[in-house]
Amino acid sequence: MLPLVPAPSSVLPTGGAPFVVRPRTAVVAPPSARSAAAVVAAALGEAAGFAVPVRWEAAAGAVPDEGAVPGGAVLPVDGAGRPGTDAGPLVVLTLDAAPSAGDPHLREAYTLAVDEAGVRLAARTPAGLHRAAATLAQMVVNAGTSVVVPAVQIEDAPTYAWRGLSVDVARHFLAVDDLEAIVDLLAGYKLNVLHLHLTDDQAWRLDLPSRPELVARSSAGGVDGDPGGAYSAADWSRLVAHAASRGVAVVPEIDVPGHVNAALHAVPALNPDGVAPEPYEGVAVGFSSLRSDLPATVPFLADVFGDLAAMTPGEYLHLGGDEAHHTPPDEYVRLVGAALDAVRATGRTAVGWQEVAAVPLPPGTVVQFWDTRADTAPVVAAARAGARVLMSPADHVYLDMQYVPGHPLGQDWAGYVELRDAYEWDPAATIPDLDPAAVVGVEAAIWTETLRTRDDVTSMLLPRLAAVAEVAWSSSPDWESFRARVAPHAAAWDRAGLAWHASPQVEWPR
Ligand code: TNX
Repeated sequence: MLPLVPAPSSVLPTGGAPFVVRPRTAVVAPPSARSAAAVVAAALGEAAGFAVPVRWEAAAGAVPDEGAVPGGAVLPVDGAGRPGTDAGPLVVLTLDAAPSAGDPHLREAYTLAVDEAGVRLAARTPAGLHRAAATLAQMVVNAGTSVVVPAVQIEDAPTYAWRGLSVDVARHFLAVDDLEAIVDLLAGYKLNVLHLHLTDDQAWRLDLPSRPELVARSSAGGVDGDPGGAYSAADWSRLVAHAASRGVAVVPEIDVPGHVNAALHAVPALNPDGVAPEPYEGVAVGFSSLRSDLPATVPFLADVFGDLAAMTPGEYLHLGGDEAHHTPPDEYVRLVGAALDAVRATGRTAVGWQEVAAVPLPPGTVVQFWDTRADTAPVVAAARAGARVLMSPADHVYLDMQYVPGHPLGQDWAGYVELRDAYEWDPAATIPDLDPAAVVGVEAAIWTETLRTRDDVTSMLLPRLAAVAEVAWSSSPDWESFRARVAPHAAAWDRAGLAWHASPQVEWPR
C-alpha cells in the first residue's frame, strides 16, 4: 500500500520494476507547466541528494526557455528543444490538448504512470499537474542505496473543487515565511485555497494604498501583547506569487460589518461621534460595528475591497459577515449589502461566513458554513436562491479546537476535535435538506487567539489537516486505511521542520 494522502481514485501497482532516480534524470515539461515541473524536480532532487534539472519542451525550431528553476539547473536542449543525447530516464509532464476549464473536477484531474523507463504526469491544466506532483512527491522512496518510485498507474480527480484552509493572522501575526511554509503544506495535500483572515477587532494586517492609516495605526498589536505586524504590498505580492507557484489561490478576507475595532480605531470618521475607540487586545469579539448612517462607510468599503481586488489575482474576495452581535438585523442587511456591492464593483465573487445568508445574495456567492449550533434554514434557503456553500463545520474542521481536554493549545467552544473527528464527516450530509450539488467544497480554519508561533499553528494543523484534505478530495473515506497511510507522513513533517501532534489515534513510526 502506498501511503498516499489524500487517497487517489484509483491506484494500480503494475508489479514491474520501479523507476530509479539517476544523476542524469531530468524533468521535461512545457513552459506553461513551469511551476509544477519545479515542484517535481525539487521533490526528486531532495530525496536523491543531487539536483534534478528541468528541461523545457519547446516546439521544433523554437528557442528553448532557460528561465531559472528553483531546485534545479536548466540543462541545454538540442536545437529542437528535445532531450539531447545525454538524456537519462525522464519524468515527463504533459498538458492534455483539450483543456476543460469549465468542469472543476476535470480541471484538476490527472494521471500518473510510473515504470522503469520513466514517469509520466498528465493533466488538462497546470493546476492538475500540481496535484500530480503532490502525489509523486509522496511516492519517492529511499531504498537504501537508491531513490526509487514504485511502478504504478494512478487516475485521480477531486470530489470538491474548493479545498482550503483559513488562517487567522489578525489575532496573532504570522510572517510571510510562515505562510509560505503553510502554502507548501497545503499544496502537498492537494489543498488549493489559502484564505487569510486579515482584519479583526484586534488588528489590521494588510497595507492598502488608499488607506495607509489602517496599518499605520492598527497593526502593531494582537491578542494579549502580540507584537503584531502587517504585510506590505511587496510582502503580499511575494506571498500571492509563492501560492500561485504551488497551484494555490489566496482568498483575502476583510471582516465587516462586525469585528471592525481596528478599522474604527484607525479611521475616526467610521465612528458616530468621530471619536476612535482604543486598540483592543482581548479575545471576546462581536462588540464593534460599522454604521450605515455615516458618510464615511460606503467609501471605506469601496476603497478596501477595490484595493484588495487590485492586489490579489483570482476570483474571490471574502467580506466576513460573522458574529456581528452589535449590528441590529436591519443594519446588518444594509451593511452586508453595501459590502456585497463593493465586491461586485470589482468584478469578483463574494464569500461570506454563514450569517450572510440572512441577506439577499447575488447568485454564485459563496456562503461559508461554520456554526453548527445555529439554525441552518437560512443557508438552505440561500443555496436554493443560487448561493454555493463552503463547508467549515467547527466541530470537525476548526483546527484551533483542542484535540482533547487539557491540550496545551487551542479552545474548546465547539468541542474537542481529535484526528478521527476531523476525518469522519460528510460535507454533503452536514446540513440536512441542502442540495449536495450546492456544496462547493471544504475549508478547515485555524484561529489564533491561543496560537503565537509557526510551531503552535502547525502542531494544531498536523495531522488533522491531512484528514480534512482527504475528506475534501477523496471519494471513498476509510478511517482504518487513512490512519495507516498518514503515519509515515510524520517523517516528511520532520524533514520539513514542521511541529506536529502525535495523536494517539495513529501508530506513528518511531
Ligand atoms: C468564531 S468562526 C469566530 C472567530 C473566532 C473563532 C474561534 C467565525 C466566523 N468567528 O472570530 O476566532 O470562533 O474558534
